Amino acid sequence: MSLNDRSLTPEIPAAAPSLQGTYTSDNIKVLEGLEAVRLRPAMYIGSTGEQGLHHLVYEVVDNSVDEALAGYAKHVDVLVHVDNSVTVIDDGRGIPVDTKTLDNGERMPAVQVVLTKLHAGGKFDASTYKVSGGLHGVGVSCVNALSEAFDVEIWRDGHTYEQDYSRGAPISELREVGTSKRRGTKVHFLPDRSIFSVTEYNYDTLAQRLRELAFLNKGLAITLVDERTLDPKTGESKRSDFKYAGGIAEFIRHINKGKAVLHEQPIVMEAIRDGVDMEIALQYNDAYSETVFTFANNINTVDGGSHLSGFRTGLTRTINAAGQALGLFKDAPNLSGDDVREGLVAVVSVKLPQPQFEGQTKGKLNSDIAGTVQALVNEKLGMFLEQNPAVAKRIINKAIDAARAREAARKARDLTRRKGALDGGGLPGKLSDCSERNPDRCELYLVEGESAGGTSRQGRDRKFQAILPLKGKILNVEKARYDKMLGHEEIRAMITALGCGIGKEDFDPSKLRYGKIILMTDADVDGSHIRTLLLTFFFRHMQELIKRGHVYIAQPPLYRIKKGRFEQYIKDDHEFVDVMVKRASEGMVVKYGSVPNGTEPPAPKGQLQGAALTRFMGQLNEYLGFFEKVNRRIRNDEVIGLLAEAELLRRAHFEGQGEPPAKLAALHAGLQRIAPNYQFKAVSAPALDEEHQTWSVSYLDAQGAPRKLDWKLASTPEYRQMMGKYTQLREQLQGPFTIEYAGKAAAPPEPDPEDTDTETTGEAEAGRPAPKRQGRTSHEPVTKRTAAELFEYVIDQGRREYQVQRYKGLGEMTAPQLWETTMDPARRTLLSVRLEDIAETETIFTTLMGEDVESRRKFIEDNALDVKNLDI
Ligand code: 0RA
Repeated sequence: MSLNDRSLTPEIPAAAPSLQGTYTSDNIKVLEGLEAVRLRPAMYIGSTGEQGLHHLVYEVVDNSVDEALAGYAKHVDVLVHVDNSVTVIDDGRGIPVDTKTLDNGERMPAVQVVLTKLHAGGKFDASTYKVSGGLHGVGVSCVNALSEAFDVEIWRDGHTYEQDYSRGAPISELREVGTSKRRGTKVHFLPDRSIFSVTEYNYDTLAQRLRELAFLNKGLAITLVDERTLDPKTGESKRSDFKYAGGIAEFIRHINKGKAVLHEQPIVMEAIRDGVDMEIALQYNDAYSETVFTFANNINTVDGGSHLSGFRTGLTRTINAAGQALGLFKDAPNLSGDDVREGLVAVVSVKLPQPQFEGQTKGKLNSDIAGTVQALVNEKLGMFLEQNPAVAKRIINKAIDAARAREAARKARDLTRRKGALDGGGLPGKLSDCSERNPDRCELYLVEGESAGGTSRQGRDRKFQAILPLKGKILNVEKARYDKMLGHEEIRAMITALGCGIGKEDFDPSKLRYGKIILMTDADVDGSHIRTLLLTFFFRHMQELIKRGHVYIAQPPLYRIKKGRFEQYIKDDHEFVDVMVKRASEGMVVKYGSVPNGTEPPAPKGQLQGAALTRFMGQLNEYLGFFEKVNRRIRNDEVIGLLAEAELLRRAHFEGQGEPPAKLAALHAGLQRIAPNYQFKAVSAPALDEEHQTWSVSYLDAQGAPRKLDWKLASTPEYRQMMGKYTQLREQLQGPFTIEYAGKAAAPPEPDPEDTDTETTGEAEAGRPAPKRQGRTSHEPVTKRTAAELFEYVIDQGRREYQVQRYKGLGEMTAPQLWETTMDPARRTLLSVRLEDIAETETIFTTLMGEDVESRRKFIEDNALDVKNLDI
């Protein structure tokens, strides 16, 4: 993972804007703690990458969940805005606003202490189950420190309060802005782009954690809304509502969805003892893996701890005792922990004051509560099994089966080991190994199919790259028991090649023969299925290799474009558009603002060509992206154009006394001018909104839908982003545009007639009708009215000038092509396979490997698996 070096520059404003003139150097001192957060963000939130970015949301939400745990909040709403800023709203008590006196005698509102003091912990007392020093619980002040903008709104005691911050420093005083019957807190923050290397929120990542929190805190309603996906047709955004009256029992059902279970109802055990609030739920399915999630104070303790050991001991003892009582054993009870955990799905959630965590990632609970948890399991599970003997028999017989199978697998493994198939003794015949002996420098390519295997064998660097071709579909290990898996040839070859053994006793990641294991499959449905089967194998049987970052996915290019002797490989659709623009604008001269004023030829305001044109097109692409988003709210290009031209940027542009502000009057005039063209009705003169003291214009569109151009629209993130680009490009956005070519030499050349390697053209590939390749024999100037039309024209020219090939399989590439695009460390891009959320991965693999083939295929195509881009 790359650390963003800019993150080392603290950017606390030298002097916080003195709006009220009260923010002096004294106040800056308060920020010293937060400065540390900005200097070493990773120390506080784990990283400045994707995880850290998401952590900001969890940190704020944790505070809201605390309000729920304390019995106040019932709802938490999380909104992701188009600029990737986030709002979290709860109906808790509201952050206190009373004035506090600090140790140094300084006085400030409590909310400012909470938001600017490190380890004010957010709370003034330790009576709640607030986490201390875990991954979470660093305090909402850290979020403030790491946000370009952070505004809080509090409803408390009948009043509404607001305060704004930037990079941890208050830029306003706490102000009372009105009355309200509401109670709670709203936090809106924009993560600091100078600190985070990733600034886009991932919906699924947020949804997973919020769902988990809803499971863990039964009855709490959590909503997630993604405004980035606002649908222009329905006006709706993607949203998820999480509320589980059944708590972790429903969590269990969620994990077991699609699996055959041994008993319909999850077994639930709950109690508060010795000050520890314990909730345990479990349910057996008919499969062979074990899925246990443990939490302490809502934190997923990935490395377990005392609550897990207590649970495990309790489970093994209770099941052995129940089997004994039911007379199910021939001899003495001897089910091992592994036996009783085959097919087990369980969630153990404990809440305790001041929990102690340990380990690098603080993922292990250290507080000694093993005995307390074990006693609960002994008692409650014992009682359940006694009262439900039919269920008890099914569970215990499954464990007895597991014990037998384990014995059989041990024998099978001994046999295979003797034959030398599972250790380094004899490498598989299909493996083309590399000559390098230092594993760190070695790479193993697992390649789909014999033919691609052959190509990659020729294309590789044999010094450090080994190839293992895999024939057809490998075994679905999700559905097979251990002994069957070891009998499968492709899997055996893989285990032998990897050299690190398999199974509880034999697996030793330090013996891995290759530092990188690279899955290389076709970019089609079968390819992704094979990739998934391989990932399932690693996830189930060699998870440590994924955790240690050894598993990668090769990225063969998606396109090759070609013009004469020039060729280029392109990795995805985004880059495709980029390249089209860049190439098509070669030799082009674009004149803008060529107002036809009767003189011949019309005089343009300026012109663009070469690098300036390419740069402009790139920015235009961005501008049009934002433009489109604003347009989802208005749905009329020309109105958005008017809005942009009016340059309504600040609130002041909407305010005024008596007379509407000039910019708004101009907007109104523009609207009246275009109204007939679009059948707008009831275009109203600027009207004053009493509540907000701002002016706005409104009209009814052709469908009769009311449209309002007001400060609210102008303060949406998408409008601001659009205007940010607009003000940069203002001059060049003046239509109409005339496109000419700079001299004959610079005009785009005809496609090379000798080149017959034309399989498809860009037009056809993009799903458009393929117009005849026209060639550009004449270079008559072309005129386009708007920037959007200009953009479209240029992209179109790009497509025309190239032969575009879209690769479907590795087999379509030659050995040198494969090396150049996919295997050469200097040029390739690998995806690193990471395990972010084991619970979700668990569900994904169950879905993927389930019986329903169609839904599985669809899932694979929709999600393209949980892999993250990694530049190597
Ligand atoms: C400090 C003290 C109290 C609550 C909070 C902070 C609080 C923080 C956040 C952050 C987001 N939502 C929040 N809700 C509450 C205790 C309040 C009291 O004692 O009245």
